Amino acid sequence: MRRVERALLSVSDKTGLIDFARGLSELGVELISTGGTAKALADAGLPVKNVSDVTGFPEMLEGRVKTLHPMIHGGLLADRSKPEHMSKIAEHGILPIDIVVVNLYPFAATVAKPGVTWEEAIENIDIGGPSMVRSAAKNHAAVAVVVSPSSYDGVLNELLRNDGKLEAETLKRLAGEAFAHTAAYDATIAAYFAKKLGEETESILPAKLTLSFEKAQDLRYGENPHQKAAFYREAQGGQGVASARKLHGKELSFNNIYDLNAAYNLVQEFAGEKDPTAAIIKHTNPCGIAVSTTLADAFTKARAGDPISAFGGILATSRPIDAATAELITGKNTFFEAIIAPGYDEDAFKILTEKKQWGANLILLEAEFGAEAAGENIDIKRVSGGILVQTEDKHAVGRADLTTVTRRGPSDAEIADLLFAWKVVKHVKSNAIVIAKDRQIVGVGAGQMNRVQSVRLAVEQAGDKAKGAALASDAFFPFADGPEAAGIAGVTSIIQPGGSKKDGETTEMADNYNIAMVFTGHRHFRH
Ligand code: 93A
Repeated sequence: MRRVERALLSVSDKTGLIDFARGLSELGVELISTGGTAKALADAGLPVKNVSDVTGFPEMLEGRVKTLHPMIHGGLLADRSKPEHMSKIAEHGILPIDIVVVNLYPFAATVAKPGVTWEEAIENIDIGGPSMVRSAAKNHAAVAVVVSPSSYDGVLNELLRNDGKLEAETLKRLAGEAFAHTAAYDATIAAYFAKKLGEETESILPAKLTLSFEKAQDLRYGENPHQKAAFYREAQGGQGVASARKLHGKELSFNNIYDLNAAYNLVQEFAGEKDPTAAIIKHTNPCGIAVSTTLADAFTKARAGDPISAFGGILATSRPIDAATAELITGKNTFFEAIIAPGYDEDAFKILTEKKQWGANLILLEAEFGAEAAGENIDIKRVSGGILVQTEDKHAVGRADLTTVTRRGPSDAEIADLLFAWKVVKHVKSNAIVIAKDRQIVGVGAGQMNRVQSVRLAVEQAGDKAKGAALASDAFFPFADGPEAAGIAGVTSIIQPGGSKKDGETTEMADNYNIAMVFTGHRHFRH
Protein backbone atom coordinates (compact mmCIF):
# COMPACT_ATOMS: atom_id res chain seq x y z
CA MET A 1 0.00 0.00 0.00
CA ARG A 2 0.99 3.63 -0.35
CA ARG A 3 1.59 5.82 2.67
CA VAL A 4 -1.80 6.28 4.41
CA GLU A 5 -3.21 9.68 3.45
CA ARG A 6 -6.94 9.48 4.02
CA ALA A 7 -8.98 7.65 6.69
CA LEU A 8 -12.72 7.18 6.97
CA LEU A 9 -13.96 6.68 10.51
CA SER A 10 -17.55 5.67 11.25
CA VAL A 11 -18.06 3.85 14.52
CA SER A 12 -20.96 3.10 16.84
CA ASP A 13 -18.69 1.89 19.63
CA LYS A 14 -16.46 4.88 20.21
CA THR A 15 -14.07 3.08 22.60
CA GLY A 16 -10.47 4.10 21.90
CA LEU A 17 -11.57 6.23 18.94
CA ILE A 18 -10.04 9.55 19.97
CA ASP A 19 -6.56 8.19 20.74
CA PHE A 20 -6.47 6.21 17.51
CA ALA A 21 -7.74 9.15 15.40
CA ARG A 22 -5.27 11.49 17.09
CA GLY A 23 -2.46 9.08 16.23
CA LEU A 24 -3.57 9.01 12.59
CA SER A 25 -3.93 12.78 12.49
CA GLU A 26 -0.42 13.23 13.90
CA LEU A 27 0.83 11.03 11.07
CA GLY A 28 -0.66 13.60 8.69
CA VAL A 29 -3.70 11.48 7.76
CA GLU A 30 -6.85 13.35 6.69
CA LEU A 31 -9.89 12.25 8.71
CA ILE A 32 -13.33 11.85 7.11
CA SER A 33 -16.22 10.88 9.29
CA THR A 34 -20.00 10.41 9.69
CA GLY A 35 -22.28 12.47 11.95
CA GLY A 36 -21.76 11.19 15.49
CA THR A 37 -18.18 10.09 14.92
CA ALA A 38 -17.27 13.42 13.29
CA LYS A 39 -18.76 15.25 16.24
CA ALA A 40 -16.76 13.18 18.74
CA LEU A 41 -13.55 13.89 16.81
CA ALA A 42 -14.27 17.60 16.47
CA ASP A 43 -15.13 17.82 20.18
CA ALA A 44 -11.71 16.32 20.92
CA GLY A 45 -10.16 19.12 18.85
CA LEU A 46 -9.19 16.94 15.89
CA PRO A 47 -9.46 18.24 12.30
CA VAL A 48 -12.20 16.24 10.56
CA LYS A 49 -14.15 16.47 7.32
CA ASN A 50 -17.81 15.42 7.20
CA VAL A 51 -18.77 12.61 4.83
CA SER A 52 -21.49 14.86 3.43
CA ASP A 53 -18.80 17.35 2.31
CA VAL A 54 -17.09 14.52 0.44
CA THR A 55 -20.25 13.09 -1.18
CA GLY A 56 -21.92 16.43 -1.80
CA PHE A 57 -25.06 14.87 -0.35
CA PRO A 58 -26.50 15.38 3.12
CA GLU A 59 -26.87 12.33 5.38
CA MET A 60 -30.49 11.42 4.75
CA LEU A 61 -33.38 9.08 5.65
CA GLU A 62 -32.57 9.34 9.36
CA GLY A 63 -28.98 8.23 8.69
CA ARG A 64 -29.91 5.22 6.57
CA VAL A 65 -27.98 6.81 3.68
CA LYS A 66 -24.72 8.38 4.81
CA THR A 67 -21.78 6.67 3.18
CA LEU A 68 -23.55 4.74 0.41
CA HIS A 69 -22.12 6.86 -2.39
CA PRO A 70 -19.63 6.47 -5.30
CA MET A 71 -17.47 9.25 -3.80
CA ILE A 72 -16.87 6.84 -0.89
CA HIS A 73 -17.04 3.42 -2.53
CA GLY A 74 -15.06 4.58 -5.59
CA GLY A 75 -12.32 5.72 -3.21
CA LEU A 76 -12.38 2.35 -1.46
CA LEU A 77 -12.71 0.00 -4.42
CA ALA A 78 -10.46 1.52 -7.10
CA ASP A 79 -7.68 -0.95 -7.89
CA ARG A 80 -4.52 1.11 -7.42
CA SER A 81 -2.57 -1.14 -9.79
CA LYS A 82 -4.92 -0.41 -12.73
CA PRO A 83 -4.32 2.92 -14.49
CA GLU A 84 -7.86 2.87 -15.93
CA HIS A 85 -9.35 2.65 -12.43
CA MET A 86 -7.19 5.51 -11.20
CA SER A 87 -7.95 7.76 -14.15
CA LYS A 88 -11.66 6.98 -13.80
CA ILE A 89 -11.86 8.09 -10.18
CA ALA A 90 -9.72 11.13 -10.96
CA GLU A 91 -12.16 12.06 -13.74
CA HIS A 92 -14.97 12.15 -11.13
CA GLY A 93 -12.92 13.89 -8.46
CA ILE A 94 -12.95 10.82 -6.22
CA LEU A 95 -10.00 10.60 -3.82
CA PRO A 96 -8.60 7.24 -2.68
CA ILE A 97 -9.34 6.24 0.92
CA ASP A 98 -6.54 4.19 2.52
CA ILE A 99 -7.95 3.16 5.85
CA VAL A 100 -11.50 2.45 7.01
CA VAL A 101 -12.33 2.32 10.70
CA VAL A 102 -15.85 0.99 11.17
CA ASN A 103 -17.81 -0.85 13.75
CA LEU A 104 -21.45 -1.53 13.19
CA TYR A 105 -24.80 -0.57 14.70
CA PRO A 106 -25.06 -2.71 17.85
CA PHE A 107 -27.61 -5.21 16.56
CA ALA A 108 -26.73 -8.03 19.00
CA ALA A 109 -26.82 -5.73 22.04
CA THR A 110 -30.10 -4.20 20.85
CA VAL A 111 -31.95 -7.50 20.46
CA ALA A 112 -30.55 -8.74 23.78
CA LYS A 113 -32.36 -5.89 25.56
CA PRO A 114 -35.55 -6.97 27.27
CA GLY A 115 -38.69 -5.75 25.53
CA VAL A 116 -36.96 -4.64 22.33
CA THR A 117 -39.42 -3.97 19.50
CA TRP A 118 -39.17 -5.38 16.00
CA GLU A 119 -38.82 -1.82 14.60
CA GLU A 120 -35.96 -1.03 16.97
CA ALA A 121 -34.18 -4.22 15.93
CA ILE A 122 -34.64 -3.49 12.21
CA GLU A 123 -33.37 0.08 12.58
CA ASN A 124 -30.20 -1.36 14.10
CA ILE A 125 -29.33 -3.35 11.00
CA ASP A 126 -26.29 -1.55 9.64
CA ILE A 127 -26.10 -1.34 5.83
CA GLY A 128 -23.57 1.37 5.08
CA GLY A 129 -21.02 0.10 7.62
CA PRO A 130 -20.79 -3.50 6.33
CA SER A 131 -20.73 -2.14 2.75
CA MET A 132 -17.63 -0.06 3.51
CA VAL A 133 -16.07 -2.92 5.45
CA ARG A 134 -16.60 -5.28 2.51
CA SER A 135 -15.36 -2.76 -0.08
CA ALA A 136 -12.20 -2.11 1.91
CA ALA A 137 -11.65 -5.80 2.66
CA LYS A 138 -12.03 -6.73 -1.02
CA ASN A 139 -9.47 -4.07 -1.93
CA HIS A 140 -7.17 -5.00 0.96
CA ALA A 141 -4.11 -4.84 -1.28
CA ALA A 142 -4.38 -1.07 -0.89
CA VAL A 143 -6.88 -0.41 1.89
CA ALA A 144 -6.70 -1.23 5.59
CA VAL A 145 -9.95 -2.10 7.34
CA VAL A 146 -10.18 -1.95 11.11
CA VAL A 147 -13.35 -3.36 12.67
CA SER A 148 -12.33 -3.72 16.30
CA PRO A 149 -10.98 -1.19 18.83
CA SER A 150 -8.67 -3.98 20.02
CA SER A 151 -6.76 -3.60 16.72
CA TYR A 152 -6.19 0.17 17.04
CA ASP A 153 -2.90 0.01 18.97
CA GLY A 154 -1.35 -2.62 16.72
CA VAL A 155 -2.28 -0.76 13.53
CA LEU A 156 -1.04 2.58 14.82
CA ASN A 157 2.25 1.11 16.05
CA GLU A 158 2.87 -0.53 12.67
CA LEU A 159 2.12 2.75 10.86
CA LEU A 160 4.52 4.58 13.15
CA ARG A 161 7.26 1.97 12.70
CA ASN A 162 6.72 1.56 9.00
CA ASP A 163 6.65 5.07 7.52
CA GLY A 164 2.82 5.28 7.53
CA LYS A 165 2.32 1.96 5.71
CA LEU A 166 1.03 -1.47 6.68
CA GLU A 167 2.58 -4.78 5.60
CA ALA A 168 0.68 -6.88 3.05
CA GLU A 169 0.35 -9.61 5.70
CA THR A 170 -1.32 -7.16 8.11
CA LEU A 171 -3.71 -5.91 5.42
CA LYS A 172 -4.72 -9.48 4.60
CA ARG A 173 -5.24 -10.37 8.25
CA LEU A 174 -7.37 -7.25 8.83
CA ALA A 175 -9.46 -8.11 5.74
CA GLY A 176 -10.00 -11.65 7.01
CA GLU A 177 -11.14 -10.29 10.39
CA ALA A 178 -13.44 -7.87 8.58
CA PHE A 179 -15.18 -10.57 6.55
CA ALA A 180 -15.55 -12.71 9.68
CA HIS A 181 -17.05 -9.67 11.42
CA THR A 182 -19.68 -8.98 8.74
CA ALA A 183 -20.43 -12.71 8.41
CA ALA A 184 -21.09 -12.98 12.16
CA TYR A 185 -23.13 -9.79 12.04
CA ASP A 186 -25.39 -11.14 9.30
CA ALA A 187 -25.64 -14.50 11.03
CA THR A 188 -26.87 -12.74 14.18
CA ILE A 189 -29.52 -10.93 12.16
CA ALA A 190 -30.56 -14.16 10.42
CA ALA A 191 -30.76 -15.93 13.80
CA TYR A 192 -32.95 -13.16 15.17
CA PHE A 193 -35.30 -13.43 12.21
CA ALA A 194 -35.39 -17.22 12.54
CA LYS A 195 -36.15 -16.93 16.25
CA LYS A 196 -38.91 -14.38 15.68
CA LEU A 197 -40.45 -16.42 12.88
CA GLY A 198 -40.12 -19.48 15.07
CA GLU A 199 -41.84 -17.71 17.95
CA GLU A 200 -44.69 -16.81 15.68
CA THR A 201 -45.17 -20.43 14.68
CA GLU A 202 -44.68 -21.47 18.29
CA SER A 203 -41.55 -23.42 17.49
CA ILE A 204 -38.02 -22.87 18.65
CA LEU A 205 -36.82 -25.52 16.24
CA PRO A 206 -37.26 -23.82 12.85
CA ALA A 207 -36.80 -25.57 9.49
CA LYS A 208 -33.58 -23.70 8.94
CA LEU A 209 -31.37 -23.06 11.91
CA THR A 210 -28.76 -20.31 11.81
CA LEU A 211 -26.58 -20.07 14.85
CA SER A 212 -24.22 -17.23 15.52
CA PHE A 213 -21.30 -17.30 17.93
CA GLU A 214 -18.39 -14.94 18.39
CA LYS A 215 -14.93 -16.02 19.42
CA ALA A 216 -14.44 -15.13 23.07
CA GLN A 217 -10.90 -16.47 23.22
CA ASP A 218 -8.45 -18.87 21.65
CA LEU A 219 -7.60 -21.79 23.88
CA ARG A 220 -4.15 -23.32 24.12
CA TYR A 221 -5.57 -26.66 22.99
CA GLY A 222 -8.71 -28.75 23.11
CA GLU A 223 -9.60 -31.73 25.24
CA ASN A 224 -6.08 -32.99 24.42
CA PRO A 225 -2.91 -31.08 23.55
CA HIS A 226 -2.96 -32.18 19.89
CA GLN A 227 -6.41 -30.59 19.31
CA LYS A 228 -6.83 -26.93 18.37
CA ALA A 229 -9.57 -25.08 20.25
CA ALA A 230 -11.32 -21.82 20.97
CA PHE A 231 -14.23 -20.66 23.10
CA TYR A 232 -17.17 -19.02 21.33
CA ARG A 233 -19.86 -17.00 23.01
CA GLU A 234 -23.43 -16.65 21.75
CA ALA A 235 -23.48 -13.54 19.59
CA GLN A 236 -26.67 -12.37 21.29
CA GLY A 237 -24.89 -12.13 24.63
CA GLY A 238 -24.12 -15.53 26.14
CA GLN A 239 -25.37 -16.13 29.66
CA GLY A 240 -24.16 -18.54 32.33
CA VAL A 241 -20.55 -19.55 32.25
CA ALA A 242 -20.02 -17.52 29.05
CA SER A 243 -20.76 -14.32 30.96
CA ALA A 244 -18.59 -15.14 34.00
CA ARG A 245 -15.77 -12.73 34.79
CA LYS A 246 -12.30 -14.10 35.46
CA LEU A 247 -10.73 -12.42 38.47
CA HIS A 248 -7.55 -14.41 38.93
CA GLY A 249 -5.44 -17.39 37.88
CA LYS A 250 -3.87 -19.16 34.96
CA GLU A 251 -5.32 -19.30 31.48
CA LEU A 252 -8.63 -21.16 31.25
CA SER A 253 -8.37 -24.45 29.41
CA PHE A 254 -10.99 -26.20 27.27
CA ASN A 255 -11.62 -28.77 30.03
CA ASN A 256 -11.77 -26.02 32.70
CA ILE A 257 -14.56 -24.25 30.84
CA TYR A 258 -16.45 -27.47 30.26
CA ASP A 259 -16.24 -28.46 33.94
CA LEU A 260 -16.97 -24.91 35.16
CA ASN A 261 -20.10 -25.03 33.05
CA ALA A 262 -21.18 -28.30 34.67
CA ALA A 263 -20.45 -26.90 38.14
CA TYR A 264 -22.33 -23.68 37.39
CA ASN A 265 -25.38 -25.51 36.04
CA LEU A 266 -25.52 -27.85 39.03
CA VAL A 267 -25.31 -25.06 41.61
CA GLN A 268 -27.77 -23.00 39.59
CA GLU A 269 -30.27 -25.75 40.46
CA PHE A 270 -29.89 -24.78 44.14
CA ALA A 271 -29.63 -21.00 43.73
CA GLY A 272 -33.13 -20.52 45.15
CA GLU A 273 -32.41 -22.41 48.41
CA LYS A 274 -32.34 -20.35 51.57
CA ASP A 275 -29.08 -22.06 52.62
CA PRO A 276 -25.77 -21.99 50.70
CA THR A 277 -24.66 -24.78 48.37
CA ALA A 278 -21.17 -26.00 47.44
CA ALA A 279 -20.47 -28.46 44.62
CA ILE A 280 -17.28 -30.10 43.41
CA ILE A 281 -17.07 -31.33 39.84
CA LYS A 282 -14.68 -33.76 38.19
CA HIS A 283 -14.97 -34.53 34.48
CA THR A 284 -18.41 -32.83 34.42
CA ASN A 285 -19.80 -35.14 37.14
CA PRO A 286 -20.43 -34.00 40.71
CA CYS A 287 -18.21 -35.87 43.17
CA GLY A 288 -19.62 -33.88 46.05
CA ILE A 289 -22.39 -31.41 46.72
CA ALA A 290 -24.06 -30.24 49.90
CA VAL A 291 -26.45 -27.62 51.18
CA SER A 292 -25.92 -26.40 54.73
CA THR A 293 -26.51 -23.45 57.05
CA THR A 294 -23.06 -21.99 56.35
CA LEU A 295 -21.02 -22.08 53.17
CA ALA A 296 -18.02 -23.41 55.10
CA ASP A 297 -20.07 -26.36 56.29
CA ALA A 298 -21.56 -26.93 52.84
CA PHE A 299 -18.01 -27.04 51.44
CA THR A 300 -16.80 -29.45 54.15
CA LYS A 301 -19.71 -31.78 53.41
CA ALA A 302 -19.29 -31.48 49.65
CA ARG A 303 -15.63 -32.43 49.94
CA ALA A 304 -16.41 -35.26 52.37
CA GLY A 305 -18.67 -36.81 49.71
CA ASP A 306 -15.56 -38.06 47.91
CA PRO A 307 -12.33 -36.44 49.16
CA ILE A 308 -10.14 -38.45 46.77
CA SER A 309 -12.00 -37.30 43.66
CA ALA A 310 -12.34 -33.74 44.97
CA PHE A 311 -8.56 -33.31 44.55
CA GLY A 312 -7.95 -31.24 41.41
CA GLY A 313 -11.65 -30.51 40.98
CA ILE A 314 -13.73 -27.49 40.12
CA LEU A 315 -15.71 -25.84 42.91
CA ALA A 316 -18.94 -23.89 42.54
CA THR A 317 -20.79 -22.13 45.34
CA SER A 318 -24.14 -20.39 45.43
CA ARG A 319 -22.91 -17.64 47.81
CA PRO A 320 -19.85 -15.41 47.82
CA ILE A 321 -16.82 -17.18 49.30
CA ASP A 322 -16.01 -15.99 52.81
CA ALA A 323 -12.73 -16.27 54.72
CA ALA A 324 -13.81 -19.34 56.71
CA THR A 325 -14.63 -21.23 53.51
CA ALA A 326 -11.43 -20.03 51.84
CA GLU A 327 -9.40 -21.44 54.76
CA LEU A 328 -11.03 -24.83 54.26
CA ILE A 329 -10.61 -24.74 50.47
CA THR A 330 -6.88 -24.14 50.92
CA GLY A 331 -6.58 -26.61 53.82
CA LYS A 332 -4.32 -29.66 54.08
CA ASN A 333 -4.32 -32.13 51.19
CA THR A 334 -6.58 -30.05 49.01
CA PHE A 335 -6.07 -28.79 45.49
CA PHE A 336 -8.60 -27.04 43.27
CA GLU A 337 -8.19 -25.96 39.67
CA ALA A 338 -10.90 -23.34 39.56
CA ILE A 339 -13.77 -21.80 41.48
CA ILE A 340 -16.94 -20.20 40.18
CA ALA A 341 -18.92 -18.18 42.74
CA PRO A 342 -21.11 -15.08 42.96
CA GLY A 343 -18.14 -13.27 44.56
CA TYR A 344 -15.20 -13.41 46.97
CA ASP A 345 -14.80 -11.49 50.23
CA GLU A 346 -11.58 -9.51 50.32
CA ASP A 347 -10.01 -11.81 52.94
CA ALA A 348 -11.15 -14.90 51.08
CA PHE A 349 -9.58 -13.66 47.84
CA LYS A 350 -6.25 -13.17 49.65
CA ILE A 351 -6.33 -16.56 51.33
CA LEU A 352 -7.16 -18.33 48.07
CA THR A 353 -4.64 -16.58 45.88
CA GLU A 354 -1.79 -16.71 48.41
CA LYS A 355 -2.02 -20.46 48.96
CA LYS A 356 1.46 -21.92 48.46
CA GLN A 357 1.98 -24.19 45.45
CA TRP A 358 -1.32 -23.56 43.68
CA GLY A 359 -2.80 -20.24 44.85
CA ALA A 360 -1.12 -18.24 42.09
CA ASN A 361 -2.62 -20.50 39.43
CA LEU A 362 -6.06 -20.92 40.98
CA ILE A 363 -8.72 -19.68 38.56
CA LEU A 364 -11.38 -17.54 40.22
CA LEU A 365 -14.50 -16.72 38.26
CA GLU A 366 -17.35 -14.53 39.33
CA ALA A 367 -20.80 -15.31 37.94
CA GLU A 368 -24.37 -14.44 38.64
CA PHE A 369 -26.40 -17.35 39.97
CA GLY A 370 -30.15 -17.50 40.03
CA ALA A 371 -30.77 -15.38 36.93
CA GLU A 372 -32.95 -17.42 34.62
CA ALA A 373 -32.03 -17.16 30.96
CA ALA A 374 -34.86 -15.49 29.06
CA GLY A 375 -36.93 -17.80 26.89
CA GLU A 376 -36.31 -21.43 26.16
CA ASN A 377 -32.69 -22.36 25.59
CA ILE A 378 -31.57 -25.06 23.26
CA ASP A 379 -29.05 -27.78 23.88
CA ILE A 380 -26.83 -28.85 21.00
CA LYS A 381 -24.91 -32.06 20.45
CA ARG A 382 -22.56 -32.51 17.52
CA VAL A 383 -22.85 -35.63 15.36
CA SER A 384 -20.87 -36.25 12.19
CA GLY A 385 -22.50 -34.28 9.41
CA GLY A 386 -25.03 -32.48 11.60
CA ILE A 387 -26.20 -31.45 15.02
CA LEU A 388 -28.89 -32.69 17.35
CA VAL A 389 -30.94 -29.92 18.91
CA GLN A 390 -33.27 -30.18 21.88
CA THR A 391 -34.75 -27.87 24.48
CA GLU A 392 -32.83 -27.87 27.76
CA ASP A 393 -33.72 -30.39 30.44
CA LYS A 394 -35.45 -28.00 32.81
CA HIS A 395 -37.97 -30.41 34.32
CA ALA A 396 -38.26 -30.18 38.08
CA VAL A 397 -40.39 -32.17 40.53
CA GLY A 398 -41.86 -31.27 43.89
CA ARG A 399 -43.35 -33.32 46.69
CA ALA A 400 -46.78 -33.36 45.05
CA ASP A 401 -45.37 -34.98 41.89
CA LEU A 402 -44.18 -38.11 43.70
CA THR A 403 -46.14 -41.37 43.59
CA THR A 404 -45.39 -43.86 46.31
CA VAL A 405 -45.35 -47.43 44.99
CA THR A 406 -44.09 -49.40 48.00
CA ARG A 407 -45.91 -50.45 51.16
CA ARG A 408 -44.05 -47.87 53.18
CA GLY A 409 -44.20 -44.22 52.14
CA PRO A 410 -41.18 -41.93 52.68
CA SER A 411 -40.91 -39.83 55.84
CA ASP A 412 -40.52 -36.04 55.60
CA ALA A 413 -36.77 -36.34 56.10
CA GLU A 414 -36.58 -39.00 53.40
CA ILE A 415 -38.60 -36.85 51.00
CA ALA A 416 -36.18 -33.97 51.51
CA ASP A 417 -33.23 -36.23 50.72
CA LEU A 418 -35.02 -37.81 47.74
CA LEU A 419 -35.78 -34.41 46.18
CA PHE A 420 -32.21 -33.27 46.83
CA ALA A 421 -30.77 -36.41 45.20
CA TRP A 422 -33.20 -36.04 42.28
CA LYS A 423 -31.95 -32.52 41.53
CA VAL A 424 -28.36 -33.76 41.52
CA VAL A 425 -28.89 -36.93 39.48
CA LYS A 426 -30.01 -34.81 36.52
CA HIS A 427 -26.43 -33.49 36.35
CA VAL A 428 -24.72 -36.89 36.40
CA LYS A 429 -23.84 -38.87 33.27
CA SER A 430 -26.16 -41.81 32.63
CA ASN A 431 -26.50 -44.42 33.91
CA ALA A 432 -26.63 -42.17 36.94
CA ILE A 433 -27.12 -43.09 40.59
CA VAL A 434 -26.86 -40.61 43.46
CA ILE A 435 -27.04 -41.40 47.17
CA ALA A 436 -27.82 -38.53 49.55
CA LYS A 437 -28.31 -37.98 53.24
CA ASP A 438 -29.06 -34.79 55.13
CA ARG A 439 -28.63 -32.58 52.04
CA GLN A 440 -25.22 -34.10 51.29
CA ILE A 441 -24.20 -36.44 48.48
CA VAL A 442 -22.47 -39.51 49.90
CA GLY A 443 -22.16 -41.67 46.78
CA VAL A 444 -22.30 -41.28 43.00
CA GLY A 445 -22.26 -43.85 40.22
CA ALA A 446 -21.79 -42.19 36.83
CA GLY A 447 -21.55 -43.11 33.19
CA GLN A 448 -21.82 -46.90 33.48
CA MET A 449 -23.28 -49.00 30.70
CA ASN A 450 -25.60 -50.83 33.07
CA ARG A 451 -27.57 -49.47 35.97
CA VAL A 452 -26.68 -52.00 38.62
CA GLN A 453 -22.99 -51.22 38.14
CA SER A 454 -23.72 -47.54 38.88
CA VAL A 455 -25.57 -48.60 42.04
CA ARG A 456 -22.59 -50.73 43.09
CA LEU A 457 -20.19 -47.81 42.60
CA ALA A 458 -22.43 -45.41 44.50
CA VAL A 459 -22.96 -47.70 47.50
CA GLU A 460 -19.25 -48.56 47.61
CA GLN A 461 -18.43 -44.85 47.67
CA ALA A 462 -21.05 -44.20 50.36
CA GLY A 463 -19.90 -47.09 52.57
CA ASP A 464 -21.56 -46.80 55.99
CA LYS A 465 -23.13 -43.51 55.00
CA ALA A 466 -25.53 -45.46 52.72
CA LYS A 467 -27.38 -46.59 55.85
CA GLY A 468 -30.65 -44.67 56.06
CA ALA A 469 -29.79 -42.69 52.89
CA ALA A 470 -31.91 -41.83 49.83
CA LEU A 471 -31.03 -43.07 46.34
CA ALA A 472 -31.95 -41.43 43.02
CA SER A 473 -31.81 -43.17 39.65
CA ASP A 474 -31.98 -40.97 36.52
CA ALA A 475 -34.02 -43.60 34.65
CA PHE A 476 -36.08 -46.66 35.61
CA PHE A 477 -34.50 -49.84 36.94
CA PRO A 478 -34.84 -52.48 34.21
CA PHE A 479 -34.34 -55.25 36.78
CA ALA A 480 -34.65 -55.62 40.54
CA ASP A 481 -30.88 -56.03 41.01
CA GLY A 482 -30.33 -52.27 41.45
CA PRO A 483 -32.75 -51.85 44.38
CA GLU A 484 -31.42 -55.12 45.80
CA ALA A 485 -27.85 -53.76 45.91
CA ALA A 486 -29.21 -50.54 47.45
CA GLY A 487 -31.21 -52.47 50.07
CA ILE A 488 -28.21 -54.60 51.06
CA ALA A 489 -26.17 -51.40 51.55
CA GLY A 490 -28.83 -49.97 53.89
CA VAL A 491 -30.52 -47.43 51.59
CA THR A 492 -34.04 -46.75 52.92
CA SER A 493 -35.64 -44.69 50.15
CA ILE A 494 -35.48 -44.57 46.32
CA ILE A 495 -36.64 -42.03 43.76
CA GLN A 496 -36.82 -43.03 40.10
CA PRO A 497 -39.06 -42.36 37.07
CA GLY A 498 -40.73 -45.79 36.98
CA GLY A 499 -42.14 -47.16 33.74
CA SER A 500 -40.22 -50.42 33.37
CA LYS A 501 -41.98 -53.69 32.47
CA LYS A 502 -40.44 -55.04 35.65
CA ASP A 503 -41.62 -52.26 37.98
CA GLY A 504 -43.58 -54.95 39.88
CA GLU A 505 -40.44 -56.99 40.66
CA THR A 506 -38.49 -53.85 41.51
CA THR A 507 -41.19 -52.68 43.92
CA GLU A 508 -41.35 -56.13 45.54
CA MET A 509 -37.57 -56.03 46.04
CA ALA A 510 -37.84 -52.57 47.63
CA ASP A 511 -40.56 -53.88 49.94
CA ASN A 512 -38.29 -56.78 50.96
CA TYR A 513 -35.85 -54.20 52.34
CA ASN A 514 -38.60 -51.95 53.76
CA ILE A 515 -37.48 -49.26 51.29
CA ALA A 516 -39.90 -46.39 50.55
CA MET A 517 -39.87 -45.97 46.76
CA VAL A 518 -41.41 -43.10 44.76
CA PHE A 519 -41.88 -42.58 41.03
CA THR A 520 -41.50 -39.20 39.33
CA GLY A 521 -42.82 -40.12 35.88
CA HIS A 522 -39.92 -38.21 34.26
CA ARG A 523 -36.39 -39.32 33.51
CA HIS A 524 -33.17 -37.31 33.25
CA PHE A 525 -30.92 -39.04 30.73
CA ARG A 526 -27.64 -37.26 30.22
CA HIS A 527 -25.41 -39.03 27.75
O1 93A B 1 -27.74 3.50 8.30
S1 93A B 1 -26.57 2.97 7.67
O2 93A B 1 -26.67 1.62 7.28
N1 93A B 1 -26.22 3.84 6.36
C1 93A B 1 -25.03 4.35 6.06
O3 93A B 1 -24.87 4.88 4.96
C2 93A B 1 -23.97 4.25 7.02
N2 93A B 1 -22.70 4.67 6.99
C3 93A B 1 -22.12 4.38 8.18
N3 93A B 1 -25.33 3.12 8.69
C4 93A B 1 -24.17 3.66 8.30
N4 93A B 1 -23.01 3.76 8.99
C5 93A B 1 -22.84 3.34 10.38
O4 93A B 1 -23.04 4.46 11.21
C6 93A B 1 -21.49 2.83 10.76
O5 93A B 1 -21.31 1.43 10.53
C7 93A B 1 -21.40 3.13 12.25
O6 93A B 1 -21.83 2.05 13.04
C8 93A B 1 -22.39 4.29 12.45
C9 93A B 1 -21.66 5.53 12.88
O7 93A B 1 -22.54 6.59 12.89
P1 93A B 1 -22.16 7.96 13.60
O8 93A B 1 -20.80 8.35 13.11
O9 93A B 1 -23.22 8.92 13.19
O10 93A B 1 -22.15 7.70 15.10
